[in-house]
Amino acid sequence: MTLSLKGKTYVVMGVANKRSIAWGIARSLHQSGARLIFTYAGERFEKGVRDLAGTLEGGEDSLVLPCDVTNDEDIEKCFATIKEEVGTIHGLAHCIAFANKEELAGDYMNTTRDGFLLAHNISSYSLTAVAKVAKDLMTEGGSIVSMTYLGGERVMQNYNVMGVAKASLEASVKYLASDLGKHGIRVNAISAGPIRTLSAKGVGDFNSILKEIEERAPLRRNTTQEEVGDTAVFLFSDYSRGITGENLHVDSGYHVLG
Ligand code: NDP
Ligand code: N5H
Repeated sequence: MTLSLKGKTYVVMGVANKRSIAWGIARSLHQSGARLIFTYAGERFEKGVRDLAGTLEGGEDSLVLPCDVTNDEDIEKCFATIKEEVGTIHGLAHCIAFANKEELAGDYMNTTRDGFLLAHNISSYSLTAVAKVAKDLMTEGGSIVSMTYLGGERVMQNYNVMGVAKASLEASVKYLASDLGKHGIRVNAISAGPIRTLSAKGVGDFNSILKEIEERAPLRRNTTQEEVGDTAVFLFSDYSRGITGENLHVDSGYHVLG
């Protein structure tokens, strides 16, 4: 299964390690022949991202840039460097979210003002901030893909403030699609089923969540990094040229259940 994105360049934001959904997207993009640029937030992840990029054939020369999305200067600097080094980009994968760990359990109503704003800043507003600067580099049109979860549409235990932030992210995808369509830029979200990543670490009953999906989801199995990566490639490619403002569920069909 390959789809050619040769000659195209994509920015992948949010690789923390090899389990990251962003890394799944990077691998699928690489298989399609695309050129990749990586951004990371935490300095402690820089070496890991560089090492991972180096494992891709020809990836040793990939641009790997810092971009803490809470910092406007960081975002501007990052995309200015990309413009200088590469010029045009064709797409961007936004795989970034954060909420305080203690607010991802118990009652949603205990969310603090600071915790609410932090989750929304990193997990939702960042897409809008990044789309605005990335637009200027998408001179040949483009495709932006962000990551969301079913907890943005319905109440899922413990997802709490992150669910509210994902609802905001999903609405942003629609408004951004409306703004950017006239520039030939599409904006979509992938709503992935649970995948064991660093972010999911420490989620108490993750095993039982995975088990329920295996037992009940239409496809009777859990979602893989590869399935998300390949769907992102589809959304980056011209095969999806008529799709924008969409939230595509890559979750073994779990979302159709009541
Ligand atoms: P990871 O922990 O691998 O990735 C989360 C990423 O968020 C990290 O790379 C981290 O960067 C980045 N991040 C956090 N704060 C900032 C910041 N201030 N600036 C820039 N980047 C930041 O987890 P996933 O791969 O699971 O998560 C990727 C996306 O997928 C998230 O949006 C998540 O909500 C979504 N998702 C995940 C699901 C799952 O089950 N895993 C299901 C559905 C959606 P750094 O490491 O550099 O700090
Ligand atoms: C219903 C659930 C279970 C409850 C889990 C919620 C997970 C929320 C996602 C956020 C992104 C997790 C998070 O912010 C963790 C941080 O507080 C602590 N971790 C870190 O700081 C690590 C080191 C860094 C790399 O993480 C980040 N994010 O920067 C949802 C699950 C079934 C599915 C799921 C796990 C969804 C999702 O959105 O990720």
